[in-house]
Amino acid sequence: MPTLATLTFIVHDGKVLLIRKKSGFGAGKVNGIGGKVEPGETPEDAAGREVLEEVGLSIMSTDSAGLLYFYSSGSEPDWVVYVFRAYSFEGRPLSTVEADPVWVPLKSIPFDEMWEDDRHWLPHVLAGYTVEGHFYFDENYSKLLRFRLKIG
Ligand code: 6U4
Ligand code: NA
Ligand code: NA
Repeated sequence: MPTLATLTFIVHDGKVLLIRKKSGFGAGKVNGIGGKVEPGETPEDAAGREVLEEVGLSIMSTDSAGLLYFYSSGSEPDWVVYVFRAYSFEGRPLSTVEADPVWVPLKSIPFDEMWEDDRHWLPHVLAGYTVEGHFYFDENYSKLLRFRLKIG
């Protein structure tokens, strides 16, 4: 069974809030805020909880921005990731044991420090589109081999 997870992109004042992850899958990389969906949670609940846990912000509402499927071998994805956008929040982003927050201008997303798939789908999400992406990696998730992307 795939692991269900979330990624949330908080957009404010021409910038997006990204994190440098300190723990979990993809530690060391810059990414959106997120983590695994827990039993009994909706993906939207999980998105809000992860934002609070990772950077200490409360988000008011989210906008669904699509689904990503990550594969490393075989025909079943390892990860199914629900992507959200959020435009309003309470609080100021804090560093936590899980992540350091960084506000990044929408024009200068640090794709070289992110997962290899992000450059393909994140610009569309930030432009307001909905995406469905299937990304096939090598065995240890060190290289993106091929992908399919639908932009809605
Ligand atoms: P634990 O330690 O279990 O509490 P948790 O924060 O729940 O960690 P984590 O950080 O392991 O979960 O979740 C993985 C995160 O990485 C999710 O937000 C989904 C994201 N992710 C996984 N593969 C990705 C990929 N190829 N590209 C991407 N994000 C990916 O941009
Ligand atoms: Na987390
Ligand atoms: Na978690």
